[in-house]
Amino acid sequence: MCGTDGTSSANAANGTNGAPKQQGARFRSNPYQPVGDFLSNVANFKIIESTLREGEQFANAYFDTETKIKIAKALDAFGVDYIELTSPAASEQSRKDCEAICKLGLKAKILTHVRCDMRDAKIAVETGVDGLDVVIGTSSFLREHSHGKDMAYIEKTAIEVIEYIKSKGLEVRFSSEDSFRSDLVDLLSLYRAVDKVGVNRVGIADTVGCASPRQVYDLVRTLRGIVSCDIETHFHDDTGCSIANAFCALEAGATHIDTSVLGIGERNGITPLGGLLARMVVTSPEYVKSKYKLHMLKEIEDMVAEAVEVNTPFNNPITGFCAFTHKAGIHAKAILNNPSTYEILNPADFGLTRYVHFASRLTGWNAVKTRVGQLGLVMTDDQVKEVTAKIKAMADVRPIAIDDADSIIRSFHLTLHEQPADAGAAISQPVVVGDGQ
Ligand code: HCA
Ligand code: CU
Repeated sequence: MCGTDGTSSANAANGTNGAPKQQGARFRSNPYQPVGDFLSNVANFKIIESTLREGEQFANAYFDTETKIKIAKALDAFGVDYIELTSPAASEQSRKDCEAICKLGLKAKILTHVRCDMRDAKIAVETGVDGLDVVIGTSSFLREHSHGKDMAYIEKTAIEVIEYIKSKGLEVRFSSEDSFRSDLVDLLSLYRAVDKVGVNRVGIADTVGCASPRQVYDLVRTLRGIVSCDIETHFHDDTGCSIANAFCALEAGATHIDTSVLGIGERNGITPLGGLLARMVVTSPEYVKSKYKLHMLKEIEDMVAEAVEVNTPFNNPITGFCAFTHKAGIHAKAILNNPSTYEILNPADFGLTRYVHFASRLTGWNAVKTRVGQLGLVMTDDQVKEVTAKIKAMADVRPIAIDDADSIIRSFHLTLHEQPADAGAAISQPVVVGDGQ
């Protein structure tokens, strides 16, 4: 699945080697493939982008109208299928913002997220949205301590609300909040009932982030056998499984995944848009690269990070500052020969570059040799090895910066009584290497 066989550089780094062109087509031709793979939607899924709904529930989030519009336009240009907005019943400004975004004429379908309540549905259908995501808690925790309704009431209300929304010609999804702590029989009966009245999607929500990938696979696969409509999934990240859970949901036959930019949402949030696409571009490179403007990811993340006043985490998939930085000498040497040795994602797919770190005691002479070349200097391999030893000796004493390492290289070069080949062309950029051709 990871797609590296070490035979080619750029392709392997992209995960295209060994990854099926058309997942379904390839698996179907293999009679021994497990039945689950027939269900898989890893090469055919839709994103419901919820930065402007779940994301607004993030502790630091406050989006004014202008910011909401900017984010909605960017997500639309990026290529998400749906943009989910806060319920217009939440506040007067939420309702106005919802109307304003509906009027933008975006390609993405606009959804709003409402409680399973006729009053909320009536307000929402007037805003101009393409569809409603309806939700109600089904776990005993939420039935007893939140809305206080039993399953019979939930089913009856759900059917009324769904039929009303459909009668207005809008798309409707019905989801159970806290699905993984709900009674399985109750849950499946409810989904079957709403499927029968023509709901467009049913949703599974891991509201508290308790589910493991295997539990997700089992539940989605069971549900896939019960309903004929699409299946949307929503995963919180409390136990760090939100991306893996989304992936397993797709493998089990889910059709739609909820995301938010940087994963922002209640508590520590949900499946992040970038993290999900990092996973999916390795599995289904052609689908993901043809559908999404991956070069826009960093700009969108920066926009949202600024709006909610957080920094992008250092270990964020793709855009974390060191996501494509290679440090140890052994890694640097191999990366300089062929980036697929230590990269499963190709930074160029996201408009980014890789960086080979050479200002450290873990560096090797191959990285330093590349730097020497970038500085426009000429040295034999033995000389590069000698200056590498000097860099390591200095880095053993204290942390060194790129400038320090460059100074060591330059002064060493002066002592060689040689003129640089093109001293004027010295670059102060770090070592950035291409695809190894
Ligand atoms: C919440 C609701 C929700 C809804 C998910 C959905 C959840 O608790 O704020 O509509 O599928 O996590 O259950 O975000
Ligand atoms: Cu949620």
